Amino acid sequence: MTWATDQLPDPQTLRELGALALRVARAAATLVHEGRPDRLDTSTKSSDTDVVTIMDTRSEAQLRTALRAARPADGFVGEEGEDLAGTTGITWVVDPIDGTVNYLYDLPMYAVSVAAVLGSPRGPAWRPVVGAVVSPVLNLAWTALVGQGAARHDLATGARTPLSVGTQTDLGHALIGTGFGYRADTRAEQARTLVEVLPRVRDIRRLGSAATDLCLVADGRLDAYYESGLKPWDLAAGRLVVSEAGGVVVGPAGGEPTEEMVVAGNAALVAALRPLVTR
Ligand code: LIP
Repeated sequence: MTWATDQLPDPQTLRELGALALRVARAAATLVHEGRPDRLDTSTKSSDTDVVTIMDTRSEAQLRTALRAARPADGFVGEEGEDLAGTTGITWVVDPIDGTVNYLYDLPMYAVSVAAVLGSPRGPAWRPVVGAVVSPVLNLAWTALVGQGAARHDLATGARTPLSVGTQTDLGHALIGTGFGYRADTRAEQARTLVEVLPRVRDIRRLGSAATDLCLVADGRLDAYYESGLKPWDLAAGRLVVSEAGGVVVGPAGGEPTEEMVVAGNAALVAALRPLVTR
């Protein structure tokens, strides 16, 4: 589904939505980074390795409260809590800690991801209009507004750098990001795909945070990324950052990205990679 430009929020509203997304994502990133308790209580979800920490829950509660306070009529969908319906056509889609296992192990690759989308993120036809991904350990943020480009923000210096995806088009010289699910049967299938990919590319990086992977593609620090099993909250902000940096983010048949498969990068490299990962 494509949204006509007259259905998009006006440029000023987009800027306000984008500023709100970055503000609340930075506040949540500060909470999880600086508020990390000595003992990190966890529970599990889809498998006994699919963990959620008390800080995932606290981060999402803070995001929900802040976004509802700022825009009470918008919808809200988060990884950890109940959906909230809205009446404006805009739904906030948040991952309170993307890269939870990295956070649990105190590894640096985790981020807070916040996006405002048109349409229902629980259905097949939705579109992000603003996105913010904040990596507190890297002290970096990546943002995008639909039709207005993407940028990296150095949170220490305030420097803002416009983003462009990398120009590598030769798969054999491409550095490819990917990730794996939490269920053993899914991981076995993903390993079979990896056997096809690994001999044909420069190398693979499994960094553990889809939102960060997608922003690194937009930043030219990964040449492409693919993963199956992503949820809307993993994907919503990062896919906009890639597309606003001149890249493409597609699904298994080349159309909209789906839970079945997401492939991101410059168009030529995605065209070469997609058939390999969707056999
Ligand atoms: C994670 C993703 C990552 C994937 C992990 C996990 P979470 O999200 O960002 O790409 O490989 O299995 O799904 O669960 O940390 O929010």
